Amino acid sequence: MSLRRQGASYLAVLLAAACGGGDDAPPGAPQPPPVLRVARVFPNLTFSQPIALLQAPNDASRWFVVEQAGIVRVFSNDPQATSSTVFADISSRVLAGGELGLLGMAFHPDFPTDPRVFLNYTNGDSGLVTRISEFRLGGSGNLDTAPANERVLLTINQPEANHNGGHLAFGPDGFLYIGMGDGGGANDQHGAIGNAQLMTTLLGKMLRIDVTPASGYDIPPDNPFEGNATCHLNGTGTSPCPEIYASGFRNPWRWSFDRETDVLWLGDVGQGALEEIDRVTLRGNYGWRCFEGASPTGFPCGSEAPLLPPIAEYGRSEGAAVTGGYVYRGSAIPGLQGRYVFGDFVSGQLWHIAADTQPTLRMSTGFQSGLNISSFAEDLAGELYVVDYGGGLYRLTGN
Ligand SMILES: [Ca+2]
Repeated sequence: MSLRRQGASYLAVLLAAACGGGDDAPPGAPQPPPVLRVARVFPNLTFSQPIALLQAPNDASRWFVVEQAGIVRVFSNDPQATSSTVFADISSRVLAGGELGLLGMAFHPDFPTDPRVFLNYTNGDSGLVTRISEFRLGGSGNLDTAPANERVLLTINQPEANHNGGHLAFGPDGFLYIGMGDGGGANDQHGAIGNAQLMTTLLGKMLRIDVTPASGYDIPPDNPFEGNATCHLNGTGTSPCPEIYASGFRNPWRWSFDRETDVLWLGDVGQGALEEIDRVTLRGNYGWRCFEGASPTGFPCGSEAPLLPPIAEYGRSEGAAVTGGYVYRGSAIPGLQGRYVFGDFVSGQLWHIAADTQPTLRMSTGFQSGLNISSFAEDLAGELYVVDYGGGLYRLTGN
């Protein structure tokens, strides 16, 4: 009941904002949350199935676009930019299509002093796997992608072609986080309790590793299963995998750290009914496959309790595949400050919610962007962007 009431009041606020209701607020009163819009940026540039957009640390002069087929393009941060160049091309070793491909990229936080860049991609040379690999900047100013110079950190067997997660990013703690899906198929039908609840597999987990060593990686000392043998060879172990940070995910598709509070926000794509947003904490278990959103599925799930409910969820009338976004920390949309923005890949709807939302908020109709939202992006100033899978880049604006 309280969920419905929250949803209704949120819609009322949106409608009030849309109708100019904020004009009646007394001076100094908090402004209602803004109605969001998107505006095309870099209109001369169109990309092929872009799935990520990012800037290098402390460098606002360029943008990097990750294309699913295995190419990373770079272009000047100039509104009238007319061309991009290839920063990396690993398309010959990427198996792409559907949910497969080059799915994520992360610069080392000290880049380019530390010249390492990390890529997350699927390969089918000898069975389907996810690879988390380290590359280095080459003398050309682009990534050295020679196979001999690729350092594979993790190889994770993929039982089915879908649910590969794909995002990777450095956290405020300096460790590399990697989001993994449940392996694929429907309802996580892998073994007795599914992969997402099984701690001897990296599938269905948020991973966290320390890439400081010159070879391999270290396990952060407070990871839940620190001390166990690593699962880097194929994604499984005989004891719980020490790379695990949090568990119970179906297919985390985009997540980010709030640059002000360090909180990790994640969008987890649902099965047939509910898309969800989670605030992820160390050792947290977010419920799949026993829960889809806040609803029990009836599938047996092991004993890794307690299972944590989502922060927000929405059903099939609003969308079909959530794309996690960012907590807004920019300045161009004052009323959005501190609110978490996310959207749906299929329906194109966009929402924003308070960072302290609880209990689970059921989302009603949001703003219709008209885009296939494959990813959000945040520039160095905290402004947010939307990547349209159809090829265009957009900036989030207020009303
Ligand atoms: Ca969940």
